[in-house]
Amino acid sequence: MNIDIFQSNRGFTRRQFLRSTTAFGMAAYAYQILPAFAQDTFGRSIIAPDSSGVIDLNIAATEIMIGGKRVITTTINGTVPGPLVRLREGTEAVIRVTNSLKEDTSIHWHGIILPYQMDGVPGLSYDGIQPGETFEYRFPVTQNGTYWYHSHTGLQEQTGLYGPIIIDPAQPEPWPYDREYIIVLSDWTFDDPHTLLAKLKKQSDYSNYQQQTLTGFIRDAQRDGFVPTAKDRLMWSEMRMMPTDITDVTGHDYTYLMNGRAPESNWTGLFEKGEKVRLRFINAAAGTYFDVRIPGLPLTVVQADGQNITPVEVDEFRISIAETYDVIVEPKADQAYTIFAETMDRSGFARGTLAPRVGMTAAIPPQREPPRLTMKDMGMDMSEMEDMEGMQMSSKDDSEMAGMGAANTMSEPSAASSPHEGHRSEPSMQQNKGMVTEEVYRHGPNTHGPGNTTVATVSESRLAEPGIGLEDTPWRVLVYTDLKSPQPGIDQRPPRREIELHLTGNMERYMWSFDGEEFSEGTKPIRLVHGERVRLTFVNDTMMNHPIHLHGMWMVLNNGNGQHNPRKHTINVKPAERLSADVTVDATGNWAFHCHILFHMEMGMFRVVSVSKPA
Ligand SMILES: [Cu+2]
Repeated sequence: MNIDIFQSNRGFTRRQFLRSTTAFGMAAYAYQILPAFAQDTFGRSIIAPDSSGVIDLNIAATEIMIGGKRVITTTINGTVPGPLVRLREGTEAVIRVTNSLKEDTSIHWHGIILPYQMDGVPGLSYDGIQPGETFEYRFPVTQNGTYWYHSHTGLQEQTGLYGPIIIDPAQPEPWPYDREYIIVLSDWTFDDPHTLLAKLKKQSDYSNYQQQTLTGFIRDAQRDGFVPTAKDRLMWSEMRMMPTDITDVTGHDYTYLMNGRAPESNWTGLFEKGEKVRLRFINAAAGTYFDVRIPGLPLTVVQADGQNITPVEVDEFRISIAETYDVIVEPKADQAYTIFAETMDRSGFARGTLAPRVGMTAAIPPQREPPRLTMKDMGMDMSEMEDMEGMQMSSKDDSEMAGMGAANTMSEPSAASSPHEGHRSEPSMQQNKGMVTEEVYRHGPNTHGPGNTTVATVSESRLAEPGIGLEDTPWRVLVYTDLKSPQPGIDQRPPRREIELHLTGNMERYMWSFDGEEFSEGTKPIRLVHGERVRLTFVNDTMMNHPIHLHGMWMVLNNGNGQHNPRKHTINVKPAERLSADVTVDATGNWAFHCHILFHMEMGMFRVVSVSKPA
């Protein structure tokens, strides 16, 4: 790595400048290819079923303009993102998808509860949609809110195959608003996504020295103990990190889009001052987390993953890949406001504007410093940290050390008494001096084989943390513990059993898996029985965030709100985090369950959840 290379990418580099000058020239052209929902309007453009109640979608390879360049994308009805699919709760959706590509395709309705045959995952729900074929999706619409759809075939999603879904509620919503906009965030690569993936796989070959230093450090520290290893290496000076420690693909390869527009072409939504504007944010990126804020406007978050939450006012929120958040803002001044969606690794941003009139812009905030992994992210045992006092820290700021607390773990790790080969992790009580007592879990002896190199020694709940790079933010940032369902969940049964799954990876070889096993034909499904209630416990053994998505059934996140725990379709698991979600198993069939980082899923962080009828 070289931190300078990374930083040179942060300002306005020459490459970006060239890109933007052409973008300005092409703005008018680009405008024409945007779907109706994304055009600069007063927010009233809606594509609903035609008079016959049918929605027709056509998937094709189409040349469009992105960031001032002509590119071939996979479009739906000619645009990227695809058109808004607008449905109504209590009706039946009929959507005909025609494949005009030369290869197979598919569309999955993300977050929608439906029969598995309609879920759109090739090999599980159906065979996919062959070239020239039209597949008719038909399912009852039993929910409401903001969702999205995307291809579940190969890497097609990365080439543009995604779009928004809004389901209008049968009952009025509890908060009024005057206008709404959909804001689809995504990442675009001018490379073939297969080339990008090949590059990631080859990374260790082209002497990614620092990356290996970090991974090697963790490995040695786990073997030899933290302090000896750190002393040996003068750790912080040596552990300068790659931006790829935070995210696989950075602004070097990605252009970040808001409603299909690069930052320079500035997607704009209009408002009249004093109006309440509902913004429906969808993270349709293949590999990018965004931190969203609108300087000058507080954000009242009213929905997460399409589900009502008790409104919470914040100034910024992180939207993990595949999540949705609905926020209400109330611009009172006759001025423009920047919608700023900075990437988690700070290597780029998507940007748009809310304005009272077309053509107005507001300042674009400076990008923040790239974050650094903390000891907690690496799952290091903090108990050794006391010994670190007096050790020379070469890092000027010790932000890495923030939040670590001076903690003692029990000196003897509990021996694993696990039903499956020490795979389960064992709790040990950690006393934070005078602070809340929290449970910290020590990893079992089974480190999941070669598919898992950087096993977090300890894991714990991080639901109340905003996440990497947002720790010291001087304004209010949404955290998962803020998400509280206004209504108690329908199923309050305690889970009958717990399934512990480790999120595992080998960063050097770009292998991603659950429990160290990359998905293949032979991988055993996770077997559930219809009618049962199970607890899924995720333990992230890696140093990366993973947004975990279950198809077909809700996951109720255990975030401390008891009966008001929120239900989600996608749950982000932070590095070295341990969290759990309860599932009411109410949908038979084979369902996909995977990390929603597209390349992680493709590499094998995927399982089949098989729900059978009770015997
Ligand atoms: Cu992942």
